[in-house]
Amino acid sequence: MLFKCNIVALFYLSVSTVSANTAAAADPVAPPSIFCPGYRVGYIQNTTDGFTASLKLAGPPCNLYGTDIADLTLSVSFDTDDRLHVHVQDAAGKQYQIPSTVLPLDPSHKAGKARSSLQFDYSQDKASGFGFRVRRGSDIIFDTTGHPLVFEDQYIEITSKLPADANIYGIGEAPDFFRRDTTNTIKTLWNREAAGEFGKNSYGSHTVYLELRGDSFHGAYLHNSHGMDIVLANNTIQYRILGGTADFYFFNGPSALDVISQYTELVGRPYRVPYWALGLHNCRYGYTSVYEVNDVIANYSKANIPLEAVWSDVDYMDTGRGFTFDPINYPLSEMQKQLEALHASNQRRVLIVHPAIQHNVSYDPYARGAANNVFVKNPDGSEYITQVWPGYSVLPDWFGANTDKWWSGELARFLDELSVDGFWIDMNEPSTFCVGSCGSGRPADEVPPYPWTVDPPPHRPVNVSNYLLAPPYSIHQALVELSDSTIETTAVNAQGIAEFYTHNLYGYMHSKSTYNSLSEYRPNTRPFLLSPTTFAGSGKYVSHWVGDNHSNFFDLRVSISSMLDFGIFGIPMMGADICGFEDDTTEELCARWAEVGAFYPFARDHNMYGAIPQELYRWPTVAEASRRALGIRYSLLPYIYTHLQYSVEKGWPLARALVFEFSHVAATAGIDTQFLVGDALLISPVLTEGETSVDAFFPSSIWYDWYDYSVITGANANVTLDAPLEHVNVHVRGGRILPGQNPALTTTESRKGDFFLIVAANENNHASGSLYYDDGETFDTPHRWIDLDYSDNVLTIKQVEGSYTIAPCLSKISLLGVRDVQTVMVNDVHVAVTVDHANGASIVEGLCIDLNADAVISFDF
Ligand SMILES: *[C@@H]1O[C@H](CO)[C@@H](O)[C@H](O)[C@H]1NC(C)=O
Ligand SMILES: *[C@@H]1O[C@H](CO)[C@@H](O)[C@H](O)[C@H]1NC(C)=O
Ligand SMILES: *[C@@H]1O[C@H](CO)[C@@H](O)[C@H](O)[C@H]1NC(C)=O
Ligand SMILES: *[C@@H]1O[C@H](CO)[C@@H](O)[C@H](O)[C@H]1NC(C)=O
Ligand SMILES: *[C@@H]1O[C@H](CO)[C@@H](O)[C@H](O)[C@H]1NC(C)=O
Ligand SMILES: *[C@@H]1O[C@H](CO)[C@@H](O)[C@H](O)[C@H]1NC(C)=O
Ligand SMILES: CC(=O)N[C@H]1CO[C@H](CO)[C@@H](O)[C@@H]1O
Repeated sequence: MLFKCNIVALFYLSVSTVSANTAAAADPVAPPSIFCPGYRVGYIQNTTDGFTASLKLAGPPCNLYGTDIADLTLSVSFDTDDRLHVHVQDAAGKQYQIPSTVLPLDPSHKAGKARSSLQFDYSQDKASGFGFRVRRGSDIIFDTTGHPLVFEDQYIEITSKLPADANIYGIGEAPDFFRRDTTNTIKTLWNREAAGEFGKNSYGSHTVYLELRGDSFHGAYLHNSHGMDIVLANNTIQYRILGGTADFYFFNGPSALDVISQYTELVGRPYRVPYWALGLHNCRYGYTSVYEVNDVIANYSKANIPLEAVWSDVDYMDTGRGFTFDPINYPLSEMQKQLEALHASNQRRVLIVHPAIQHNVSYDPYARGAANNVFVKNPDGSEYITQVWPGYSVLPDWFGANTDKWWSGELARFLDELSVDGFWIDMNEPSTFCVGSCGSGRPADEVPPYPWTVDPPPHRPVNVSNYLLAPPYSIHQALVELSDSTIETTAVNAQGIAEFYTHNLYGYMHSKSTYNSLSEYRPNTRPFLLSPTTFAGSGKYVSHWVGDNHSNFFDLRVSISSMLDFGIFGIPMMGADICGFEDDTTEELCARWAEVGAFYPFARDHNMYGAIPQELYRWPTVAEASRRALGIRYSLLPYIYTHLQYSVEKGWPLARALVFEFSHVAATAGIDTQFLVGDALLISPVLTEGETSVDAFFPSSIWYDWYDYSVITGANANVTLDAPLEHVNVHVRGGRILPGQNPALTTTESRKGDFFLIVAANENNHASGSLYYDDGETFDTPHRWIDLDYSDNVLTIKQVEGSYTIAPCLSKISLLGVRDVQTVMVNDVHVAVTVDHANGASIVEGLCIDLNADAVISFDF
């Protein structure tokens, strides 16, 4: 991810062709002040799981930002017990909708009105016409009444009331605080390669949100790929969409995890990552050669810092072209040697690839693609030319009949040469350096100089009469025109559909195609992919990171909310570049970032070209902070992996906001400077320069310090914790059991370590947990689910399902909050153990319990 854009301070201009609307244009937050007539309800027809109704424009069209559509269809279906589908579409069916072949949604229609936890009603009044409400019991969770529905060919506006000071989470991607400011927030959904502005649209588009009312959550998702603004202001949520239909799904919750589960049931659950993806990844832009990368690998090892996966940015390519190797600095033979060495030491290799293909008849991927007609076109049918690292380039059209096959062929050829373990599929917004088309009909051997050094040309005027380029309503995107930095919105795909409609789907389709290609190439090996650009459902195929952020404490802080956002979006494997990407890091920042990054689901150190080196071994304090924090991560891999399995099966996020677990504690609603890994591990990092203590919030529960087992009795208040530079505060929640393994420097070696359990008793001397395990690599692997329960001084290990054989035995049980254990019986037989007593904990060692069978372990005093 590299694009440095020079367009920094271009202010949003409210471009409105409706002159009567100047009041609204002056205040971007105010709803349009023009009178729109709304709709009235006509013919109603019951269906098996709901009903449909016709809607007719209730007065003269307002043509606010387009042409009012006179005839609409409302369909309401009670899909599942906890999911309600409300769809308002044009009766003629002409508006663009996301094809179900591209993004299939869960087809369930199994509930019906009688069983639904959500209710629907509608009303119409003279002033605003038709409006609807979604209720959960007496609670109205979505309410459009009183605000006219505006439904035009190029603009849809739909507004729902929110309570004062509502608790809203989600809607992005945009760097922001986790709890959205509902007094003045505009979230713009228009995928953009972004290295910048707080709150502005960036790489991905996700309309889903969660709202907390009282201590219950509910959620809503709008299924629409158009550019849009979602405005939170004035006690409303207002959708201003550049077209399509108003296709809403509502989720009952009532917990945050329930909403996310219901949402990911609809759009698809996260993919099952290989176990190795949980290790530490290292990358930078600017490693000069394969030999330097070899030194990095060796230096991690010398410093005893775990390094699982070695990444390369564009440096390895021959003149920036995909599927090639720089013959001087990264020759294939040396890359192959390096890969063999890495694999021999159980380490992995990941390389960047871009969708853009150099426009060069002598370059085989282009020649084969052109022969198969797989590239995006101009409206006149010629190839659309963009410009990225290798100069003039073309872009795969994922709607093309042959594109997936061609792409998997290119990947397969490349993997035949170098069998890397995963790909970073970058710049799939898609990103380009030209402003608009670089010019059609370019000869296919005219290639601008490499490396690309020219800044993007200044913004140029667009044809404002072409709504694809300049729609009447201007979304509040960070750049000026929709087409800035990306492929022009007039470019067309194989089905003749303009990029305007499908732009936000590009990265999703690229991800899907790449995932499927890898699954074909290695049929029983789980792919690992990282993508900047995401859409609803991308979690099925890719992991994600915050993108090109900066090496400063504020970006470190905001990385936590971004990670929590992506838990909602169904993309749990998420992190930020450890130590920061752009600019020089500092020793202190890098140490603090390593302490947070060790608990990101996806933990990668990545650095910008020209910035000072920041591998985790570069400073003694950073190395020590990394060894300690990553030591915790690696020892808890079984716990983390179990929670990732909950993501795969139920959609639950791995990194969780406190409010997800303690929704009854009002003070947790805005906390985004601490987070939980799974449901049991609380991370309270230092996020401020110069601090050596941290004020951390402890919800009412017993909490045990990870390092010395000392107890904090949470009182729904802050506690000031010591946090010297190399120390990150980690607490275990009372009432939970965490499975772990004695760690090593790779995940493969760590899987050989003895198991241990941390039994953190709650105030009733009870705790529970689970363990999921499998081979971590294949799809059709046997697995094993184990339930763990501790009450009244007895620990029960119960097999739930599966036949995977866990080889190492359980050798250690740490009973936190359980004093003075002296003897232990395993299945009624006394066993010799050693017991350490520290801070009210009993640490029992010397066991060897088979985890493949039920067991009862009792502790005596
Ligand atoms: C907020 O809503 C009220 C009541 O609907 C309305 O009168 C007012 O104009 C709105 N303010 C803005 C900024 O939209
Ligand atoms: C549709 O179903 C509702 C009950 O859900 C009933 O009250 C209504 O009469 C039905 N309408 C028609 C036209 O069958
Ligand atoms: C690796 O460590 C050696 C010895 O400390 C040092 O000279 C070298 O610069 C390091 N190289 C890299 C790429 O970290
Ligand atoms: C076009 O591709 C060929 C084959 O890879 C390569 O030799 C040539 O340098 C490329 N042209 C340019 C201008 O990069
Ligand atoms: C501007 O766009 C309109 C609508 O697509 C088109 O009719 C017109 O020819 C375009 N003008 C130019 C100068 O391209
Ligand atoms: C806890 O401390 C944080 C950080 O200093 C502060 O922002 C927050 O308001 C405090 N919370 C409470 C409940 O005192
Ligand atoms: C891409 C991204 O997340 N950028 C954010 C990095 O953090 C800064 C805060 O310093 C935000 O302003 C950016 O938006």
